[in-house]
Amino acid sequence: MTRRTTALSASVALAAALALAGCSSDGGKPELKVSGAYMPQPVTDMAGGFLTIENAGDTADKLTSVTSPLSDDVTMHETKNQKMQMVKAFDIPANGELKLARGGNHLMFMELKKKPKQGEKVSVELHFEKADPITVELPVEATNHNPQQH
Ligand SMILES: [Cu+2]
Repeated sequence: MTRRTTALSASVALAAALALAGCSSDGGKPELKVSGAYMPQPVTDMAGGFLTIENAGDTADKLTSVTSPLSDDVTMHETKNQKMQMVKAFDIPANGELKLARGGNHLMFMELKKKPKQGEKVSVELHFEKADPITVELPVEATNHNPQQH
């Protein structure tokens, strides 16, 4: 008798939990917009990539991978104590932004299939945990280009 009551209340609790989860999962979507993308003209067979991803949505997202025809090996790096470290993903906070910039977080292109020159563009596809992929054309800028220095 006691056992049956417990099972019943447990299933009620489960149903309530499911309803709650269902409610919060359609509470919004990430709304991503990419700006300020560029690649400094590479001097070796590797290159960096920089951009800003704004999230106007109420839901956080993550940049989980990056692909490009320029390289089969594109990774995400953070810079800590002036050392580069590979990370699995970058957080894109809700109503916030992910900023990739010189001296900090960046995209890393290894074993370039060709060396793009200033004025050319490099196509990159950004993949996210939640949002649909976004394709961005990175204009190739001078090797020492840095939009933060004015
Ligand atoms: Cu790096």
